[in-house]
Amino acid sequence: MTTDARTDLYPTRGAAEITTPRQDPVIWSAPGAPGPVAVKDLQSFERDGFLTVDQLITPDEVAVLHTELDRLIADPAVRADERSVIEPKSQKVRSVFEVHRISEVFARLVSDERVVGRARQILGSDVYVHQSRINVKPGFGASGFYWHSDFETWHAEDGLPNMRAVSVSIALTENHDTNGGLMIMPGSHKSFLGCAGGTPKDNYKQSLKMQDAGTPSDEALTKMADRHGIKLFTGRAGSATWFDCNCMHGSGDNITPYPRSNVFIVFNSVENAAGEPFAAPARRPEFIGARDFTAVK
Ligand code: 6CS
Ligand code: FE
Repeated sequence: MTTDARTDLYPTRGAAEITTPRQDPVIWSAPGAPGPVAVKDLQSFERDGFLTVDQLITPDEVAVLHTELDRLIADPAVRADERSVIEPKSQKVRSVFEVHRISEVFARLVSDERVVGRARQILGSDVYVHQSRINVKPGFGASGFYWHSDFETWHAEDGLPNMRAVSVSIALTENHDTNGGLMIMPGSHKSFLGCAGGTPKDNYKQSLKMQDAGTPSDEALTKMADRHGIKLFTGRAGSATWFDCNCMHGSGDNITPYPRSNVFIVFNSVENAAGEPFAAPARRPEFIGARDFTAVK
């Protein structure tokens, strides 16, 4: 239930689950618009909701980013900061948010044309960073992320009106088929699954460890998986997966000795700026849902 004049195109977190067909384009740029993504890749992104780039950044660049990740998670001040999420079991750092603001190295990555150029082309406008994070996913039991649509959260809790955001996950370690890689249901971005159940106050304090509000039912997930299948993403360090904000995705635990670390950047169109939550009692902190809509240069 929204309390202002905005139309809520994608109702969620009400009494019951509700499916709404996507009412937004997937590719917002005009056909033939210039950019680093080839036409055939734009077409597969439109159909599947994702595209992979085998080597978005070079091994040397990965080494610089990985060293920076290690530096950040070893810094007691970063660990104690509210931007850091700690693994419940192992007490290791699970994620650090807003890395594009606290690290020069990650700030440069955000404005790298190979990264932001693809986002502008998919979203058809200037873009700003709605959220960035490093996911460490260390071995020996790091917990995964249950099935969800990011847009469901970003609409309900951060007030993004339309599906005009894209995420890129850049692998900083090898993503094997065994160490908790990203799974996406291809094509699931074409319909919105509004979840049942309200949003608790300060939900982010729980949801970034183990999401509850905004979690689909087993029945809905079974229907979606039967219809779309499930694709597991593997790839070398330096590979990248771009995925639409409304893809149903998740990742499993990592019980291997091999970390599955990535940097995750969410670009939102400057035409789709975050507003008041559509289904939450209050805004989330800015380190999770940005309120500075300055376009990436
Ligand atoms: O709540 C969020 O914004 C974050 N949660 C997950 C599991 N994925 C998207 C995003 O990083
Ligand atoms: Fe997610």
